[in-house]
Amino acid sequence: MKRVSLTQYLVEEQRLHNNIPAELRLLIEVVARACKTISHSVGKGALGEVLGSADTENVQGEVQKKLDIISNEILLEANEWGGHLAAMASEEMESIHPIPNRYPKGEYMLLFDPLDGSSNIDVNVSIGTIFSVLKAPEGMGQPSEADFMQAGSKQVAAGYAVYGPQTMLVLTTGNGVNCFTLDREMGSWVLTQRGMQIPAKTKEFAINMSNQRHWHPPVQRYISELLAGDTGPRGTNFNMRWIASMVADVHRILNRGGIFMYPADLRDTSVPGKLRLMYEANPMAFIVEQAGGAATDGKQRILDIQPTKLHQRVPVFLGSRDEVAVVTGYHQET
Ligand code: AHM
Ligand code: MG
Repeated sequence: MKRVSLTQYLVEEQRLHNNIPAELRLLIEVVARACKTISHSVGKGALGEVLGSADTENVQGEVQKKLDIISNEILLEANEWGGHLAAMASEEMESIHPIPNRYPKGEYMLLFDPLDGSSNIDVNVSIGTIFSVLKAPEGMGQPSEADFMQAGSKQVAAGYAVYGPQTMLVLTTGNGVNCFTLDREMGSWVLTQRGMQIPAKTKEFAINMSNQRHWHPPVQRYISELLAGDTGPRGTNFNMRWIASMVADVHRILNRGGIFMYPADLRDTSVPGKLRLMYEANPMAFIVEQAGGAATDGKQRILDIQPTKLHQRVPVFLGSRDEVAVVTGYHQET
């Protein structure tokens, strides 16, 4: 097999589509390098003394794990000095992180969830890093949160790394979705899947069933119809998977189809779901759409949502487009 490295892929992609200028290539390579470092820490586990809680809380009131903080630091440090960014934002930081004045500034802005799937960190189940890249608005001075308030359709790149049995990087720059596998001995990313496509139809769904009693009627209806199997209105049996790491659930869906859901529910109607729009839902929605799937908040395309807050939450329905259409249709009827 002729090996295509991440760098070669990015250079060739730029020649073909003229959509990865040198600064963006540097950005993607720096993020990918940071993910290698995170992968190394994750892989050490107890031997690296990186497991367990850090006994601090993030802005969302969630207890941070040591690896949440370590991964955040790795991404910040890696991306500060290169001159490709104006600012960063992260799930683990309350406010945006402008590039310090001692470094040159670039025209991109990077958002990330440094380590997604926190409940799986200490139990050796797949976790990941999710990232989204925006362009700084024209003529931007000192970056502010308002500069980040751009719809997901404005993303110029998005991706995730999944730290599983293999470490993989899945990337889109708006021309399809490609997957790279980390060659641990060589320390390099090798292109292993080109043009990933999510089948339109599926018989597999992913949702945290323990929240069933709190769901809104459209979600109740949709899931009860799936559970009714071949004697129910759908006339077919559906299988369920729930890893509780969005990266791992989305990665399965990119490979064999499925629908992933994290709806809002009745527990606290002021909180629209669990997942965050800017650095979880938007990058995943971009990737999923680029692979031929769909992503909505139940009512509208996630990528069309105009954000109002950095840490805003959003209901998420994404994956195989025929199933996303069914559950979105049930919401639109009500
Ligand atoms: P996190 O960013 O704190 O890890 O939370 C996001 C994760 C997703 O990866 C996953 O889909 C979801 O939370 C699981 O939630 P639950 O524990 O309610 O099943
Ligand atoms: Mg997360």
